[in-house]
Amino acid sequence: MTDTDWGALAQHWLERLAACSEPGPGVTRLPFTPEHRAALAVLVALMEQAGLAVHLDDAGTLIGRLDGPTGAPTLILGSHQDSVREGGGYDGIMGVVLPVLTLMKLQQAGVALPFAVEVMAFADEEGVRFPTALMGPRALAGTFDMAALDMRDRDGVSLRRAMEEFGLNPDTLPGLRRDPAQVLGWVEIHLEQGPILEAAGQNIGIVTSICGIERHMVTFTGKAAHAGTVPMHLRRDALAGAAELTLAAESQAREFDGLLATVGALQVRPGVVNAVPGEVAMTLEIRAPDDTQREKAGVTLCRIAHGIAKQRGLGLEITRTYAQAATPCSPQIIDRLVKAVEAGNRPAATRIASGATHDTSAMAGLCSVGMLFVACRDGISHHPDEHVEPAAMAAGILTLERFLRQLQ
Ligand code: HGY
Ligand code: MN
Ligand code: MN
Ligand code: MN
Repeated sequence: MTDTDWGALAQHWLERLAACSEPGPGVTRLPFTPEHRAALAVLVALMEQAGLAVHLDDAGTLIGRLDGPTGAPTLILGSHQDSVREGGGYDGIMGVVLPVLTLMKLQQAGVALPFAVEVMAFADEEGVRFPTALMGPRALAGTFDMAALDMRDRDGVSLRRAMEEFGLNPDTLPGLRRDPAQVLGWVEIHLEQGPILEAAGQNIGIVTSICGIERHMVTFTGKAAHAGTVPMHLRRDALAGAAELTLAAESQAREFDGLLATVGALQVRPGVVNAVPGEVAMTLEIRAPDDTQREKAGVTLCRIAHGIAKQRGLGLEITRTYAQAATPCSPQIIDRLVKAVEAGNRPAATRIASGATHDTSAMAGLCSVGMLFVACRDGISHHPDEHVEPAAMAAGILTLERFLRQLQ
C-alpha cells in the first residue's frame, strides 16, 4: 500500500466513526452514550483488523494491545473518542485511528517491535457532558479524584450512574493504576486545531508543551419575577450578575499575555422572555501556559464574582470542577519525534506550544509524554468544518512508523 492508500484508509475509518453521532451538524459524541457505544464497535473492528487484543477498562477506555516480548515494557499511544457538541470528525478520534493503522502497517512489513504497544481511546477528554474530564488517563496515572463520580450532567445524571449504565464499575477505578516502571512513554497524535502548520506548508509539527486549564461552575441566585411588574431597582437579576462576571473575565484575560478566559455555557432559569432570571449557572474556564498566572486569575475572578453578588444582592456558589497543570513534553521524546519528522531530507520540524488541552497532560502523571500535531484546514476545530487532508494523515502514520522503528 502507498502513503496515499494509508491516508485514504484513515479517511474511510474516520467517516465511519463520524457517523457515530447525535443528529445535527458535525459530530456530537459525548461519553457513555449510545453514540459512544457505536464508536466503540467501529474501533473494535478496526483494532481487531490490525491484530490487536481489545478490551474496555472500567474508565470506558478502549484498549487495543499488541504484545511484545515477555516482560517488555509498553509504549502507549492514543487520544479521545469524544467530541464537543457540533464538533468535527478528527479531534481526538484521529489520534486513535492513525496509531492503529501504523501498527497494521508495521505488521504488514513484518516488523516485530521489541516492546508492547497499546492504543487507547479515552472516553472523555472534552469535559462537555460532565464538568470533569480525563478520567481515563487519570485512572492510569492514579490521579483520578473519586469525588468526581458525583458530578452531574445537565439532565442530573451523575457520572457514576452514567458509567454504571454503560456497563462499567467505577469503584474499581483505583485498580487501573499502571506501574510506571512498565511504561515506556506516551505519544498522542492530534490535529493542530490552529493555523501554524498550514501557514508553514507542513503536515506535521512537534508539541513542546500544553497549556494549563481550570474550569469553574458559577451559580448566581437572585429572584425570578414578572418582567412587567417589578421595577428595575427592586430586581435581583441573576443574569445581569453573570453578564458582569463575563465581562470581568474578558478584561482580566486581556490584561495578561497568554491568559485566556471564557464563559462558554449558561443555563438561565426560568429562561423565558418575560421573567427576570432567578438563577444562572455558568461555566468559567481559564487557560494559560503559566500555572501561577492562571491560578492568580482564578482567585481574582472568584473575588470579583463575590463582589458582584454582594453588590447585587445575589446568592453565589462557585465550584472549581476541573484543573490540569501545564505540561512540558519530554525532551527525549521531542528529539526522537523531530528525527522522525526530519528523516528523508524533509524540512526542519515546526515546534508548537499547545493552547488546546489534551489527554497527554494527564498521561504525564504516569510517564514521559510527547505529542505530534497534524495540520488542519484553515486552523478550524471544534466545528463541523474541521478537516484534515488524507495526505497529512498519511504523513502522521509515516512519522509515527519512523518513531516506532527508531525505538527498536
Ligand atoms: O478544550 C480543549 O482544549 C480540548 O480540545 N479539549
Ligand atoms: Mn477538542
Ligand atoms: Mn482533542
Ligand atoms: Mn483536546
